[in-house]
Amino acid sequence: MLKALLWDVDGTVAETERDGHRVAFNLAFADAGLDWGWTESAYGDLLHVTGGRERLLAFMDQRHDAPDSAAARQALALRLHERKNRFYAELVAQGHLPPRPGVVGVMREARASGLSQAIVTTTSRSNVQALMPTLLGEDWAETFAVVLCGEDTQRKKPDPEVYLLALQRLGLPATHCLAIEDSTPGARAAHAAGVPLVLRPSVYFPATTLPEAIPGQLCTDDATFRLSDLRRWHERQYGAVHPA
Ligand code: XBP
Ligand code: MG
Repeated sequence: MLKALLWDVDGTVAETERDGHRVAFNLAFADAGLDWGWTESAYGDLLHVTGGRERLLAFMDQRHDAPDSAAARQALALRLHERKNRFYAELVAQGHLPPRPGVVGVMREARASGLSQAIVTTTSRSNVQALMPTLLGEDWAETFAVVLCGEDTQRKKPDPEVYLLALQRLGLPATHCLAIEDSTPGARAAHAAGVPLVLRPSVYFPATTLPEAIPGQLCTDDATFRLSDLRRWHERQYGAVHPA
């Protein structure tokens, strides 16, 4: 029986990567006097490294104009990442990150019908705290039994750590939950934790690029992303087997 929805944030609840983090990183680069810029298409390639600070470090490894020592690169990544997250909150406040179709409706309906919900993301807590009130209002946190962010784990997606922690905190077996994810690393993390997977492909992870190797996943679009459809699919795949 379906007991909980586990929500990814970036790319899943809004197009935060293209319109939020990427733009905010570019503002942080300019603010620091750096001649670096991430185009929409270049950022898609950078997304194979999850975690904004980790992404910056991977980028600097390829640059001749990045600081020489690892310590100096770490310090610069930390500074740019903090600045980026402040610009991200400003972009959210300016209304640049509307929710994707259906997301708010599913969250509200799930809450009204007594389903547990969790945020299961690799993004920083401050980004979640900036974005979620724009979807659900100032009391957004009451919708979620558990909120797990980048700071809460040792290893980011595609590692399953954040999903395993969410299951532990919710006290639920994986098959009683649904993970809602937009990306390959996110899908791999949920699958490795044994959580049934609903894919909501995003601009950087269109359906054709998402892993086919994950058995039993449900791929949704704007028209089919409805709680009744998610429930029906979960019941068919993981519900009790009734005698014919
Ligand atoms: C999200 C990420 C994050 C965001 C930026 O992955 O990889 O790094 O790009 O967030 P997912 P921070 O959607 O799978 O959670 O800069 O706060 O890390
Ligand atoms: Mg995502």
